[in-house]
Amino acid sequence: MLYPIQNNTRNKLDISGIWDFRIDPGGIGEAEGWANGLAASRPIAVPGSWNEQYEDLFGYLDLAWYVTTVTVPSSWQGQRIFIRVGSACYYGTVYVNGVKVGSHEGGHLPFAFEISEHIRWDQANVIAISVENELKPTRVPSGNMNSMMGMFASTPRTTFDFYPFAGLHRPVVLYSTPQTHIEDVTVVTDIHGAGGSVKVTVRLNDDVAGSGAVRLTGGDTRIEAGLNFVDGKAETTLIVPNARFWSDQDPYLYDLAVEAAGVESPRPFDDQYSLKVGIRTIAVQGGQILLNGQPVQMNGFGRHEDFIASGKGLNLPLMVKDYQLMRWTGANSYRTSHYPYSEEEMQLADREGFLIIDEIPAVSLQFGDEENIPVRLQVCLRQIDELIARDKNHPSVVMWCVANEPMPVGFGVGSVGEKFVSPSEAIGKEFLDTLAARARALDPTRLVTVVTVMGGPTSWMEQSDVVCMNRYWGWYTLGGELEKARAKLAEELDEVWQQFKRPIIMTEFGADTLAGMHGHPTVMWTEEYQADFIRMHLETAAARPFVAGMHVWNFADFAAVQSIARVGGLNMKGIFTRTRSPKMAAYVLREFWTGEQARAKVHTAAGS
Ligand code: BDP
Repeated sequence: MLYPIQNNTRNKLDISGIWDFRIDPGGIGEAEGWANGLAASRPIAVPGSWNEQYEDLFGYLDLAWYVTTVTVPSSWQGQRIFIRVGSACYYGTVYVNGVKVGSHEGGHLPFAFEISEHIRWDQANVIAISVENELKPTRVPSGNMNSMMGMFASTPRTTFDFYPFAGLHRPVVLYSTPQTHIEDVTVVTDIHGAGGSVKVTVRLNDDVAGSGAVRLTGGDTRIEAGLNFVDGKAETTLIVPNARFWSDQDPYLYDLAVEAAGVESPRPFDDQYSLKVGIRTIAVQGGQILLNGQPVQMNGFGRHEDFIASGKGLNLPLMVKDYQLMRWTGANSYRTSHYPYSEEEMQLADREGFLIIDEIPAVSLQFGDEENIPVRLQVCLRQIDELIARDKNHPSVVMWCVANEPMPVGFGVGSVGEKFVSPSEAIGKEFLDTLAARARALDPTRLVTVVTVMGGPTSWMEQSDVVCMNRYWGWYTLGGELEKARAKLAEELDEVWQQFKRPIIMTEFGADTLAGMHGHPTVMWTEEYQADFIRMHLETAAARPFVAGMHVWNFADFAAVQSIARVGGLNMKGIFTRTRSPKMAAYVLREFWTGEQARAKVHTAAGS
């Protein structure tokens, strides 16, 4: 799915801003014509979560309406007009001038509907979007069901440990294209010695013949090739001698311009599209992850889209600041825990050289309620399809993650660290293997993983190219006993390596920490304890060359749900506070990832 752009052949109009808003707990809005305008309303920001903008809406997850008006200029007439919603969490329905044009399920991925028929040129058009975020067992992520996460999730009743923010979380845009247009572009890059190749596949929305060109530019490079469309499809490979490869150290991006034109029926056409391209490869070999054939460590964080006032809404200054803070710690990687992040985040990661594990919203899948499993499987597969369609051209995305902490029946926080046999192991494995196979089939050029829960079955790791483990030795298990935790962690890492002989990333390890709380001796919840905890993990990993990455849980404190385990409704495992002040542990990361420790590691890698 292409990101909308403005150029010679296309238009784009961002209609985000302050919209009219009204909640609809009784579900009467459609029958009463709210799609034509709201009689009573209050202002709301788009993008943004409604829960953070009004105190009385904090706990509201039911249906609500957003309405705005937009004048569409007649200079767009003759083109196809689309409305594109970056994210409506969780279920969104779009109306244009009172007519329902489509619905979409699933919070964190964009969707678009053609609305050419419904436009009133040069006049105010009423755009209404209804959104609801009910927690249901048939949704992904799920809620309102028995959960093994009960202790962390009392109100609202999620199965997961973050606030289920609701609303229009990303920009809403109108865009136009020629009638016959470039519908999709797929870029696959490879490396041959000092050179690179860029294979470009272009698909039109009509199955027509035509011609065109692709042009790759950057520095002194300018490479062009023709396109020959047959049944709406064309493909070519550009060879780039002495290519400048994209990496975390040098995130070099080329510009790729695509042109398509034709005279054949149904009508003559001419369209252009352009995007940034990074030439890179990603692979695994033994215990290493190879970026452009060279070993790379993926150090960074699990994160959340979360902030005061904006909730999960796109917040551009925050995004820039977060990248700067991550870089300051020495991080070069993060996981989009626990759902796809905005497209703007992915573009910034391309530009700033971050290595991303890109995750669908399949967080804490539970395998206890068998009747809902088939529905959830279909939702997950659709999310994989939509995510890969959206993010396949980003060099920063190096790995697809198809689930975070799926939970076997019988699993409980109390049993963490114990090995136990669960009757749901086989059901879960089939489910997860199906997801991994789908991601691999859609994109054989990237790595695929399932992030596993502490104490979960190791058979669920089998399909992962990189074994990703969330572990809480020294927090949920052996809390306050860091030396015992160190021994257990080391033992488990060695066991998993012996079993799989694949690179391991610790995708989560963390300790809740109240900023400003100190202790001597260090005890849980103090900044000193978090610092020691992080140090212990980084030391244990540094002694094991097969640990190819360390992602601290979490980059910043974030809104969770209300429970006895979450002070003030926050998960406080952040290295930074929710307002981005560093805790002591931030300096430990900086020491390991940018200081002497990091240099020592580079020397060892170079010498081996
Ligand atoms: C893991 C989850 C993550 C939680 C974290 C925690 O993957 O979403 O926030 O633990 O408990 O279970 O802090």
